Amino acid sequence: MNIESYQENGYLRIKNFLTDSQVAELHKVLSDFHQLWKGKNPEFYQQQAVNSAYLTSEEFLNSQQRQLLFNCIGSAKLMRLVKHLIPEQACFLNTQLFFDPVNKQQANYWHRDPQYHLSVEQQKAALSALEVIHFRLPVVDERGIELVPGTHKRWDSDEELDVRLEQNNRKNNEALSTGEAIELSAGDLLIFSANMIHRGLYGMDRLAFDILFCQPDASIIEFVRDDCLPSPQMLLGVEDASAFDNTVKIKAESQSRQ
Ligand SMILES: O=C(O)CCC(=O)C(=O)O
Repeated sequence: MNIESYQENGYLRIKNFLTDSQVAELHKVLSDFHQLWKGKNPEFYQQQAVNSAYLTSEEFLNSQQRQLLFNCIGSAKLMRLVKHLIPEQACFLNTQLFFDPVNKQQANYWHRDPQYHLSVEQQKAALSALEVIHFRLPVVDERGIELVPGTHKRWDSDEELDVRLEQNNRKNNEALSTGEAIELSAGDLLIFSANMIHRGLYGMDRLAFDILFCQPDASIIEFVRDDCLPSPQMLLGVEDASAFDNTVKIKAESQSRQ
């Protein structure tokens, strides 16, 4: 993998990462999850949602479907990349499913993931601290993501900050001169840093599975829900279970300190 390119730009697209049959299998499980999730969250879906999360829990999927997701997350091919980018004890954090808003006029929004729980000063500090990385697997062709290369390591320009935080009469859906659109086809893999400035590009009825991995930091790992982790029995079927093992270990250590 071109690790230098990720380190410089904060993202990496790998074309045709999954085979057609892997895409088809994943698509089926994600569609089943999405149908059930929409049934349980009708208002949120109708009004504003663009993503759901916790796909690996037992709430909507049976054990065979969950196993397929765990096998995908812990595949040797994916984990090899994860370990390149997070060499020390990479941990499984969560999964998300991205789809289009019901309202076709709903605008997307530039953001850095941590801005919803960190102050501006903490967001700055996070650029040199914690790594959370999205591994996005679209199962249908989509317009992809627009991102600002390099912003996983650098702070916003004045223009970027005004738009992202809606300051000085700017809106967070305005075009940024530094934005770069990364189009994705079904089966591609997009790796990108959660810290970087980005926004989803809606349209084409997208359906994309995001797997989040992070460094072994107890302050993040404590949010991992136990019901989203595989049972010991399920782990036996996973090629490289290390990210799940690391999460379980960090969680247990932090609980024993409390
Ligand atoms: O695809 C989207 O709608 C936004 C993606 C995003 O914000 C994220 O994955 O953190």
